[in-house]
Amino acid sequence: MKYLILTFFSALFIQFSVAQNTPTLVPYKTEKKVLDGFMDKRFGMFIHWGPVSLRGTEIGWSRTSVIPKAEYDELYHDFNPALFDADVWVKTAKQAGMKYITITAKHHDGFCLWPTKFTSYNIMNTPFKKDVVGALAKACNKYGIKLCIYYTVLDWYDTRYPIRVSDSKPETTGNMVEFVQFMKNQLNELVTNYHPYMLWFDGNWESPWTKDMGADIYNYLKKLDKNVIINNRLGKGTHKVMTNETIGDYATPEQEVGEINMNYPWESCITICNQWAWKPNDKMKSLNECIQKLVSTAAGNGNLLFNVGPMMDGRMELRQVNRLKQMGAWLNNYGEAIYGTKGGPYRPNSAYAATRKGDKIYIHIFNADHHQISLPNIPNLKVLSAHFVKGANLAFDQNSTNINIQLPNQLPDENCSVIELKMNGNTEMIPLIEFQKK
Ligand code: H79
Repeated sequence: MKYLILTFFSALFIQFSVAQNTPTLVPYKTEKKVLDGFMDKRFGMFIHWGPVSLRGTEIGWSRTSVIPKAEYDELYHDFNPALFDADVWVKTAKQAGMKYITITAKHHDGFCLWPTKFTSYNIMNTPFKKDVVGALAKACNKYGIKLCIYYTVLDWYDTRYPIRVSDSKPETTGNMVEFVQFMKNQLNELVTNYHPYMLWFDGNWESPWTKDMGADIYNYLKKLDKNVIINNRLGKGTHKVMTNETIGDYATPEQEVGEINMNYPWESCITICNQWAWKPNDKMKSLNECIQKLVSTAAGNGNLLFNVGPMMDGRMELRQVNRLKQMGAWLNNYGEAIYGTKGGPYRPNSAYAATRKGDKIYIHIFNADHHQISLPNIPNLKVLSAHFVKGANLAFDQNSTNINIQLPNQLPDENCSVIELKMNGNTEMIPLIEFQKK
């Protein structure tokens, strides 16, 4: 009993001293097991959408640079995506093998896709008048997909935020104290109404935003929901990796596959075409490129958040939906080598990539112009068997320097074939190894 009382008081003291002395310290951190669950998902859908789809120009960025500001800010009066069906979007994500969806509830242009009480610049004041975030939350729940919410910290529309367009100087009429309170009010709505699995912040590079504001928001959110996952764009500095300036749970390389990293979680966000928001006839990535992005990300121990920009009528482009279904078909065959795996032990390159789970190593082949793969040997572990996932056994031999696997003339999958190597022990702690040059 004496010991219990002592523990209670020392715990109280630690909490108190943290709160008193280090205002920017984040006392709550998302638990590792929650983040591990997130990283097991490996593949999610990013959706960039808003009234700007009426023009087909870039969300946020085209305001002023392409479309005059006054005109951009009036587009919402004509936003009426009559064919929007949250079930169709969520089913498309599911068919693609995606496990979560991240919707731009508010992008840099300040428009809100949910019926917020804190600004009239929202979906209820369009002719459409339907809660897009709410409809997605409901559909995600129905189909077992996690809903995540993108909310940028900059807002070129709201006058409390001091900057009006990307490179302008802060105006003295702005008020960041009021703006941060407005953010908290909106985030409170989003968290309590829709219970997002994760929040995706952005726009933290502009000068009005500080690391302390990020820490304040992080703590605020963690008190609302200790399990909500938060990306690393709440602090300052680079997004690509985690640094001392970072506030948040995981790194967010943008439009590139992140470097292999076994130390902390990360997610690459990459567009299926070039633009984040819908653009007519935007150049779309080939199936081969799409699969390679997904596999290289998983092989680097990261997630892929793959972006689609739906059209002004509420539908996603058919050619993009078909591409996503092709990715889903590939995952139907090879998903065991992606979901719930770790990257490595070989560092991915343009020809090969590797993932691992328990006593298995999966070798993903993008490009093999020899009839044999020669991998550097893994000391202290023996290869027990080799076969294509969902396919034939393969002849192999292992010596002190190499594991050699014989390949047939034709590989089973034209985009990426996968070999399963069963080892005589756990593979997850093997340190990183370079593939040999082909
Ligand atoms: O929401 C997506 C982007 O709008 C947002 N982050 C992702 C997730 C983002 N905000 N800023 N940036 C990305 C970096 C800015 C890149 C730019 Fe450009 C280069 C802005 C102006 C030149 C991209 C390319 C936009 C216009 C041209």
